[in-house]
Amino acid sequence: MIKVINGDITKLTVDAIVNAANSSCLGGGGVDGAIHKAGGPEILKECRKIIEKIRYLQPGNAVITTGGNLPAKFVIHTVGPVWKGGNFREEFILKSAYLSALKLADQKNIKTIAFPNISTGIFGFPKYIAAEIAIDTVRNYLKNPTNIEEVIFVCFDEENYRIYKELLAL
Ligand code: AR6
Repeated sequence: MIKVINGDITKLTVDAIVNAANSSCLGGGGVDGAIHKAGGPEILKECRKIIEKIRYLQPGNAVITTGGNLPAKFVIHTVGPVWKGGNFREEFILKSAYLSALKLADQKNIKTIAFPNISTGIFGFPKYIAAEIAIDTVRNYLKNPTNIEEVIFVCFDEENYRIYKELLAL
């Protein structure tokens, strides 16, 4: 049920890919920039509508849009924490980001979902701890009855890929 790959999340043919967005939900750099670039303007259009309603996407929460021109049907946008040394509920917020995305996917009957390594780029979360939280949260979630059949962790650098393989004992 859990897989890890090293590659570009925008290329995956899955039901949903997760975006490591920011609270504006209107695009940015990193994987967020790559998803909006590859997915086209439909994603941004839906993000704007959502933001009109909710004002901003709180760290740890998640929303869903079309996948636009992506091979993925949907994009689930979540916001991880900015790493500020570890005393600002960063671990809790990261766990919430994964959990919110999983719950939303489940509600939408999404069967295959791919996650980037949320917060470990521009937001500076230590990679090893982030991977432990990501894997732990997904494993625990999948222990209960769910519509989700496959979760793919998509790494974009060798270090994260090595850490995930080690933690998943692959
Ligand atoms: N496919 C998969 N993973 C990727 C890709 C890609 N195409 N591009 C980057 N990554 P980051 P954050 C990896 O910085 O730390 C944005 O400006 C990257 O190597 O994208 O949560 C948002 O708007 C790293 O491992 O997200 C926010 O402002 C992981 O994705 C802020 O960055 C996450 O890195 C969010 O920062």
